[in-house]
Amino acid sequence: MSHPVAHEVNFDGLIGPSHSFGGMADGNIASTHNEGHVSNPRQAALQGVRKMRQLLNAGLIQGVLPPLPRPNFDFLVAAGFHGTDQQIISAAATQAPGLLKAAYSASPMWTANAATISPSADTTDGRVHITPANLSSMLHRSHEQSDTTALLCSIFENENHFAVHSALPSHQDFSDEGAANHIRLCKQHGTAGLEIFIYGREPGELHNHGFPARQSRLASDRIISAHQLQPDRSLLWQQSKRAIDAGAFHNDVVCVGHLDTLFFHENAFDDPGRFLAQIRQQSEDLFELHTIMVRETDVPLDDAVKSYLFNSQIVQTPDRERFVLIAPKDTQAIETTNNFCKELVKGNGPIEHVEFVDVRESMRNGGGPACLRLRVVLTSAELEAAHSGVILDNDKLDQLEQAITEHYRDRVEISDFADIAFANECRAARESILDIVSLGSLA
Ligand code: SUG
Repeated sequence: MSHPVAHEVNFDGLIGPSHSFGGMADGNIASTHNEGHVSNPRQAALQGVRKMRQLLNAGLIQGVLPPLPRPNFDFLVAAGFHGTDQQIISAAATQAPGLLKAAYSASPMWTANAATISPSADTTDGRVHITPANLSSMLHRSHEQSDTTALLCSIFENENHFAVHSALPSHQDFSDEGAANHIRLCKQHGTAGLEIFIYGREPGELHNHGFPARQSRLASDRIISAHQLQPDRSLLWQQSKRAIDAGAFHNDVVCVGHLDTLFFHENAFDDPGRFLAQIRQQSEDLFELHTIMVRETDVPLDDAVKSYLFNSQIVQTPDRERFVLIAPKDTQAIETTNNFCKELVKGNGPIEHVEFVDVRESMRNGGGPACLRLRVVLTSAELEAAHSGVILDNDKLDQLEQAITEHYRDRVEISDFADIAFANECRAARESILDIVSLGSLA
């Protein structure tokens, strides 16, 4: 059967001007460890833009999602603060500094948590289905969903091609962290794939062990239904408790899939042998599975979490037959992961080359290259129907760099949040970015 050609478009989150180290993400070791350190939003955002440019210049289609409004005054007003912006900020700074910190959270940069996406090749109605994540397990991320939904509705407005759902109900039983716990395997982007949903806990169970398990099984199950996926082409599987307790608060810290290839740590999943057998059984008519399973003896789970080896992007550039692994620079600094990367490209396996990228500022909050991007598989007609302002070229990247250099500080501490001048700067920065991507109506 013929099928339309489709492309994987990476939508990276542009790191916002309030990027900081709030220590707000329980179970995320880097976030806890770096709490209170001085951040450099300008450098953070420029690092992110450099990664986007690298992928664009490698021949891939690259998109961007602008930062959300910060501080989030709607969140502060909902939390009982009132008056002018200045009064709201002063009152929050003195009465509830933790809420003010949450209102400034730059965590929307990690767009792998923005939504779950099912390409049109997988859905019964032939549309791309999009469910914004409710992120209800962490306070500082729980208020992303309404602005994320508005943003995704603006970009994927055309209802003939796209179905943007509401986020799932905001309750811990429905706790959903988006694409970070979703793997789609397929032969080609445009052919039907197997969508795998990795959950951390059953509804009703908050902690299943030490660190919180963020994704609930019920949330994943409801997304399968909303996205009209075929039961035989979707699979729910549990993340191993051991991985969560080692700091893999999302599955994409220990696993990444691309086309027919699954790259993962042997301790990523509950009962990995049965998991792989199940994938093989369900994918028989769809693709031939290739696996790269990394042994604990080669890369201990702790090194995997420290280095974020698995939070790499696997991409296929037009000039190569096999894949490129876009890995965080930090994997070079750790002996086991550095050695692993050297060995990986020696054989004739699916990955031919490793490219290291510096996203250090994001990494210090537990966000690697793969956290910074939301993958959206689009046919040419769907790409045409999406808002073109967010699809990048070098000129737009230059403009973004200029706006960052002009508006972002190179030093931010949590105490800066109490200053209305900083809030105004954040607003001005966002407005200039929205102009560049022609989304001024969201200002
Ligand atoms: O939700 N860090 C984010 C990192 C998200 C990484 N995303 C993926 N794995 N896909 C989180 O834990 C830290 C913010 C702070 O503490 O200031 C934070 O939210």
